[in-house]
Amino acid sequence: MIQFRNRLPILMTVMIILMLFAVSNAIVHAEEARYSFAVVKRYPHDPQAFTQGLVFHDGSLYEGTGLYGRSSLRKVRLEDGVVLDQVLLEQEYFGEGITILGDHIVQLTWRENKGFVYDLETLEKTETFDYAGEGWGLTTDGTYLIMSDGSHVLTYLDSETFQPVRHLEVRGEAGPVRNLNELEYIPGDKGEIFANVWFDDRICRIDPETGTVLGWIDLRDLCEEERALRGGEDVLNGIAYDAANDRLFVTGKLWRNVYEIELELEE
Ligand SMILES: [Ca+2]
Repeated sequence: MIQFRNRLPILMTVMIILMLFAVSNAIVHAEEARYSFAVVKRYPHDPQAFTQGLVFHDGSLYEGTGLYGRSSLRKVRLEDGVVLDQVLLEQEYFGEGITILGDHIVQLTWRENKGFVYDLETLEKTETFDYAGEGWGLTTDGTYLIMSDGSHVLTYLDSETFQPVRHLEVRGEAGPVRNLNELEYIPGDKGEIFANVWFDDRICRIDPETGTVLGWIDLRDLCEEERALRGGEDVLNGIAYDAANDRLFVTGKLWRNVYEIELELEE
């Protein structure tokens, strides 16, 4: 009996731990919302642009493109896809994600560990910085730069020093979401991060506080439309948000169109 009495607190502790684990598991695995979409409008997109970064700012699209010898940073007129201004990267750089913070555009490179800062108005390069690991997507919550590197972890960088200050693991019902690619921070009460996932026809919606997957936007029909137009490695990659007019734009590598879409929650 004495032994049993002594074990009772241990059993209760084990039960409490198991209950807490179940509760935390339920929070992590809260149901993911599913979204379909409707196309509001199609805009022409340069089919030679290997899109790696997409941002909408003050009436224009800004696009970062990749591939060695073809990488660029460009300002594009949405309506007809005309390139209004552009900077070509040197041959040794493979351009990746871009974002706009304050009066500057920031661009990553894939395996060169170099980031570039440009003046927003003139596209003149004003600064070069170093970072560890691969550069894939880039966005900002208005304070920090948020980058992806092809893993399931997003890294927050200080926007002045470009040093990492936080790592956010992205997890959903199916576990870690790897191959996180182009990013777009969508402002709101809590804010959300929209992420392309390499070779996935869906956009992942992420809670920036916890890294939990909030939902998935299924863009398979758009991807199939583009694949029928061309074929090849023209994967979905490129999300831009016009906060002033609440417009969402998506495109892909070498796609023929930029699509303005509206989301529809599936029951
Ligand atoms: Ca983006």
